[in-house]
Amino acid sequence: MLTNNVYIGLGSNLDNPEQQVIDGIKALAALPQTQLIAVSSLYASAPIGPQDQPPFINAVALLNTELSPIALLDALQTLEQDAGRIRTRHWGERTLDLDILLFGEQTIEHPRLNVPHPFMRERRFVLEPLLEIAPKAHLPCGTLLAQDLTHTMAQDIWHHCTLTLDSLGSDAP
Ligand code: A4P
Ligand code: MG
Repeated sequence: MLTNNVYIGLGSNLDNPEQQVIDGIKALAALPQTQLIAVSSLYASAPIGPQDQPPFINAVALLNTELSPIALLDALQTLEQDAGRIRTRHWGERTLDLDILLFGEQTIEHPRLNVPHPFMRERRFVLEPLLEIAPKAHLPCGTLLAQDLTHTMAQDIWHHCTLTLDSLGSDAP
């Protein structure tokens, strides 16, 4: 069966964000036809977008999945709902946001799904955790994402804590 390496960006700034992101990673590990391969540290970051909201906790997970892109998006949106996500304002506060950053080498332009994620290159809270677990991560066209990091250095983020697959209790190798 064809599998793809997929990078997921996780973010939360409501209802115990650290726990929301950890629970989100565990839920990713439990998806059908999917394995959790790697997980970044947790990072704390100042909000991008509306400033009158709490700081975020962000992380990136690497999955290997047999799911199609839309089947994975459906699964992620179910997990967001399970976490009590209520859609308020654009780029506003949320209990759990799960974004597909990269899906194998695919470029996807679908009414519900754009991959690579359109804003990932501008966001240090995506690039730092992604490059921590995949220093050579690249766009389908081959451009290394490491080269974008320098443009995001004005954005405040802090290493919050290190995670390991063992500490998450996943059955990943
Ligand atoms: N969608 C399209 N492409 C994708 C993709 N690659 N992955 C569609 C996931 N979903 C994708 O998303 C709206 C729609 O995007 C979905 O229904 C899906 O079909 P949403 O999460 O409901 O709405 P949103 O919050 O307005 O947009 P989005 O894109 O999730 O927001 P962002 O861009 O993720 O920004 N600051 C810090 N420091 N840390 C953060 O994590 N997050 C945001 C949210 C703003 N500021 C932040 C953070
Ligand atoms: Mg989202």
